[in-house]
Amino acid sequence: MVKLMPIIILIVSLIVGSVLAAYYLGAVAFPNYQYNLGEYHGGYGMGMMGNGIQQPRNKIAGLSLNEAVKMIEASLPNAREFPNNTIVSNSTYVNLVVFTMGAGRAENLTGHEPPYYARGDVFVIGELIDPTVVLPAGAEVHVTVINLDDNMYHNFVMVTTPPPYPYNVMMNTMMGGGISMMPLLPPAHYFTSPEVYEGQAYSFQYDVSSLPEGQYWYLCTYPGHAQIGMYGELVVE
Ligand SMILES: [Cu+2]
Repeated sequence: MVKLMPIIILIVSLIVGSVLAAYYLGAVAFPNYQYNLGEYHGGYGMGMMGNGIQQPRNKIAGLSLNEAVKMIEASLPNAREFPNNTIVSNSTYVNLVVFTMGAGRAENLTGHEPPYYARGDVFVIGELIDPTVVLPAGAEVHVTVINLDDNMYHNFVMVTTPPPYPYNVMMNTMMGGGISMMPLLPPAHYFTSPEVYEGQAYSFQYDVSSLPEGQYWYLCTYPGHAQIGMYGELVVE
């Protein structure tokens, strides 16, 4: 009986190890398999979605790129932009629309330059690139994330951990410091050219309520993205 214990421990370790490895691979190597893309409602046609944002919550949904670009204006309707790449909302209900894309596309879209630390892909929020977002304490925040990148997966996750970030920020986020989590969104399909917004993008929505006063950050958990500057500051006051 005594000699059985090491064998039992070995077997349990192997099982636990396999489950963790499978989860890790699912989350990092095959992000699109981790979530049910069978629930994907999109299609390649224009206008199939109608108002593409009225999809069931917490599922990856499709919308046309025309609709995606129109949503830039819908983001943070009563917010004020300040010269130091800061956007301030005083609403108790915040409609936060976040776009992810390469820096070049973001510059074309916004006319702004990315912050000095952003050496890779970026977020566009309220027509600014990786802005500092200031929200009132206790606000209900409705987040809509839309990936406009044509060749890369991205997401938008809120954390309490300040930069700099390691290559595998997902592990840190799961260990603590994560406020929100979402799947990585597949790249958008551009039919023609970046100048003509046709085709299909992927979006995801989630709510964050009653954030206490404090300093937070938002980032992309795709390995390496936050490390080279795909992040911004979030201030709740
Ligand atoms: Cu990313």
